Amino acid sequence: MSKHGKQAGGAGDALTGTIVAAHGRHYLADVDGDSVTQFFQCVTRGKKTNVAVGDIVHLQRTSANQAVIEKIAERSTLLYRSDQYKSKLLAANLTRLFIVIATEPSFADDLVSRSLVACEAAGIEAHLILNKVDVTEPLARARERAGLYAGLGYPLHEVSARADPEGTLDTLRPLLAGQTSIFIGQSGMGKSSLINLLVPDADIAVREISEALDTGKHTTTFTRLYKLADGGAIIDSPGFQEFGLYHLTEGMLERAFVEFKPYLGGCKYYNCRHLAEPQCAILQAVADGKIAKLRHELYGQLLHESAQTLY
Ligand SMILES: Nc1nc2c(ncn2[C@@H]2O[C@H](COP(=O)(O)OP(=O)(O)OP(=O)(O)O)[C@@H](O)[C@H]2O)c(=O)[nH]1
Ligand SMILES: [Mg+2]
Ligand SMILES: [Zn+2]
Repeated sequence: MSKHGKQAGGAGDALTGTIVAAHGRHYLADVDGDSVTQFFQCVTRGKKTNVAVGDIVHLQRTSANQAVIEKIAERSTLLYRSDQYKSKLLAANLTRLFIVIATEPSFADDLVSRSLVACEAAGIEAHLILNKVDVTEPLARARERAGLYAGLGYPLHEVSARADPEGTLDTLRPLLAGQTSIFIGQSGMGKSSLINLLVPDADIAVREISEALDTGKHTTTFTRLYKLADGGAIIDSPGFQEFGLYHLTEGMLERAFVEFKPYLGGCKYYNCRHLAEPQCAILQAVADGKIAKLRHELYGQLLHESAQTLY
């Protein structure tokens, strides 16, 4: 049997593809054929929903454009969020993640930090994109707030998808080439606008995927992957309003705050939780202004959440 999809193939063929969209238990896989890319509508066996956009999957063809997912190839990374009850896969095999923020609407520090923590825990390189720098009135404040993250070592890129599309492409293209990246962030920050610049036929692809998955054609309700002409792929994702990290353990949390690193191991108690313990190196660094209070407070909140999981 052919490893990659042959156009002439029929039911029963084994194929390898990349999951490019997920909607409930319905998935769309992109199978590289000998000459063309072909989309297959896929389902899992049984009630499994453990497939993520970006997954490399082994498929068993059931008709001209339908297949069953037989196996998910080993993942290099897996990004997910979780609440008290369950976790939700966001994307697999990412090498880089871009948190898209904007001058307006105003962005939430809580969500930026949660995204960064998820990235650190998953071993994915995180960057920030400050979009809409053409909106000058809130620009200085947005820059200042984004500076907190740049100061932690996360690269910060300023763009304007609307007012400077060429400059935006010049900034982003080299960062995306050869990587599997995702744009995440709150609604309205400009993720899809950036994707539309980078992937000229994204609108058409969205429509095709929407039709194939039988969802509304105009809403941005599911995560989707586009191949880039320069190699690599970019994933657009729906805006989020919360980012639960209930799945992270205490040990993972303290390591996911990059600015804690120089101080870990410096506390009096080896099992210090850095909340109220005496002679805590982290609390001292907060008091000295070396660690932002904002970030330490979120750390405390996440510790609290990690103790609440019910699964
Ligand atoms: N002024 C200005 N507006 C922009 C810019 N980029 C995007 N917008 C506008 O911001 C709005 C939201 O853009 P989208 O690209 O849909 O935002 P999104 O992050 O994909 O939002 P969700 O899909 O809801 O998560 C649209 O009206 C865009 O036209 C920019 O650089 N400057
Ligand atoms: Mg969008
Ligand atoms: Zn401590």
